[in-house]
Amino acid sequence: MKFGLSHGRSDANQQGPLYHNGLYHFFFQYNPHGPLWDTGKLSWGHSVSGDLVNWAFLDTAIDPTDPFDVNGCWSGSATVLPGGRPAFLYTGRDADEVQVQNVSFAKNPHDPLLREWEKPSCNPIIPIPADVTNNNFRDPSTAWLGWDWLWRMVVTAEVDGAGSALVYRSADFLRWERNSAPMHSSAVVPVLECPDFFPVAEHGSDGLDTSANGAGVRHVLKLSEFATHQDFYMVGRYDDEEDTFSPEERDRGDNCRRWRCLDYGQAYAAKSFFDARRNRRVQWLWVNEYDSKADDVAKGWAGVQAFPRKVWLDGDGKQLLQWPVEEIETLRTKRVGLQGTEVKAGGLHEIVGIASFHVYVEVEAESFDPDWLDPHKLCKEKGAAFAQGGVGPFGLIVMASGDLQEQTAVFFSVFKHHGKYKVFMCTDLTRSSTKADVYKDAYGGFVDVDIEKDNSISLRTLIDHSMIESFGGGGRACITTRVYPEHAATSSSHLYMFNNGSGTVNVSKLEAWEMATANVNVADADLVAL
Ligand code: DQQ
Repeated sequence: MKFGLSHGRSDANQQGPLYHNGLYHFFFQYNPHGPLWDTGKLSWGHSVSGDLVNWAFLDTAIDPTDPFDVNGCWSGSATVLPGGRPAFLYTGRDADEVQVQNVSFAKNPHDPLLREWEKPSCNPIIPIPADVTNNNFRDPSTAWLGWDWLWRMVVTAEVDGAGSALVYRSADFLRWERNSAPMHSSAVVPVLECPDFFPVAEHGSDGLDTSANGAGVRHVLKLSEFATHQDFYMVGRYDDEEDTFSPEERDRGDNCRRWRCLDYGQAYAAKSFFDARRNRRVQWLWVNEYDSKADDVAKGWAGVQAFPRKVWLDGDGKQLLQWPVEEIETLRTKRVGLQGTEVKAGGLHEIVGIASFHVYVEVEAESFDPDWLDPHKLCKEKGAAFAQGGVGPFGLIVMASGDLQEQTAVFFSVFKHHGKYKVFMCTDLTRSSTKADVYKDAYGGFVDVDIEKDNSISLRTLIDHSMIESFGGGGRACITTRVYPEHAATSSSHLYMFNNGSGTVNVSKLEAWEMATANVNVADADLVAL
């Protein structure tokens, strides 16, 4: 989903997504001067929607115009203060290009479009601390109120070389004091970005206001890890007396690269907000470009958002489930469906009847013969050539040219490892495009599901021109990637089910919808009228 196409756009990692007075606001890193990210010229672009699907691009919300942000208004968050006044906490690069934290307030909280924002002269509210190294001090989170009615927020910093999540407290949202102990710190991972800290209900899928805490509430600490360009998270318990966070999975340690991965693909810098209209937590994820800068200049923009996802806690109390918000279903048009289709070993089954460049596919595959998973049995039958001894790979081939010279496979493989079945999910971009200057890799991870209990695997894939977003195991594993197939510019793409495993896979149900195009140029007046 592209925003703000009027001038082209850039590093669109999101800022302060917000639901306020009946409208959804989306703020993003925006370079009004050109299609590429430019450190020193970044503003906060601003788009507004009534349904998270169709958007109006407004003017920028804040621009690099003051000594405390003249070299860029970098990432931050939005918080609605008591009485309903939205406020930004954000990183500014000051006149010396030092990263400092600033505040900005909606000038007129009653303006449904929140068009005007003002910055108090007391900025920066938090100068860079003396123990921060390499100027890594940025991306303050949405703030939350503790038991003592003091605000808290978390900001990432490299403190004496250790990647840290620092907590600051404030009574008036202007003067902030740093807690003596960080919420998180690891000397193994020096540079962290875009922290998110939010409550999730222990049971059910409803969202919670960011200040919720107490019985039946767990918290999630999400960190964007600079070196791997991936988002990791940990579920845990938050004590708002001490502002301490106790991880649920201590065995994963302090190195966040060993925490759970929010998206195994190219999505980064996720940011969530509480949607009070639908009582859910909604998460945005930015996906950068993986084609050439020349292509970005030619198309006039760079960077997109994954479709907004509802996020909640799985019954295991350790992992999150992510799923496109249900409003996506308003874009469904033509539908094709299959029931009980067998895809034999080596089989390729085309899904016809829909234009497959903008498709939403749900596939359920089931009834695995556990014997297939017996590596010894398989090797005996298939000889040593069949080394992997698993079920699959099977799944979808999407955005494929007619000759299959270009194709992207989204698939599962099931293995038996130390007596446990492991489900691996992958998006293989290595043949996604015949263009030379496109980055093509394969991305994947394990889907934490009990396949013996469920005896089925589900896959949901959204295909939107250059975006492929896949959700395995009901949203337990997500892989979001970009593709730039050459054929797509001149001919239609093809969609297949495939099975390169050793046994027949029974696809109990497949549904695919052709999707309409969202409107990213809604008239302001139509929004205000909502
Ligand atoms: N991009 C922003 C930073 C943030 C990074 C600058 C994440 O604030 O840490 O555009 O991609």
